[in-house]
Amino acid sequence: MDPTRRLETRQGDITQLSVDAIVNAANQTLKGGGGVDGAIHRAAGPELLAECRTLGGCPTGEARLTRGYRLPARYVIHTVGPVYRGRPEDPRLLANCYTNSLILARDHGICSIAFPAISCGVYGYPIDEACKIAVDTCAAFITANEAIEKIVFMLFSDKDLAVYSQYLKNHAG
Ligand code: AR6
Repeated sequence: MDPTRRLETRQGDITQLSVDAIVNAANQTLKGGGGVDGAIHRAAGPELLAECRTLGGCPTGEARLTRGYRLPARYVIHTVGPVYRGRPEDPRLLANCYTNSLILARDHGICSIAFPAISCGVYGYPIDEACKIAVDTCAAFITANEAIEKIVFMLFSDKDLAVYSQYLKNHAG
């Protein structure tokens, strides 16, 4: 089956999604913050921060798994995107966020997972470039991993949704 059929775009608040795992665009401390990170911590409750504090942080491009507590999602996968500076390593670091999150998902029997637009808020990654990296990396991973049934790209704004939907359409041919 065309792997892009297992990729879908949606618009709204990722904390509301009933999937096995949602991904958090965190910072290296894993102690919470603004944007989607703040929203996830608010919705999950203080137990999430307590578990995050036991993890000892997370380097850029890596990922860590916690329970979802009060969220509909069973797990949260926390990853740290690069702060965009136009450096040659930025695309690789952003791709690593997607791959390492999906490796954790696969290794925990997670079949459905939702990603926000990692690094595209406070961290300043241009949405068009980030979208290609996200879709291409996820498509490559699910092609090789049949156990991942669904990847949702959960976009907050109309513009971000349009960018992803257009790219996914072209990618699927
Ligand atoms: N659901 C889905 N997407 C959301 C939500 C939500 N509830 N809220 C925001 N977004 P950002 P970053 C979108 O800034 O750029 C935090 O303080 C948002 O519109 O949350 O990776 C961390 O602690 C944007 O498109 O993450 C770090 O310090 C996307 O999520 C830093 O921000 C990512 O924006 C990480 O920055």
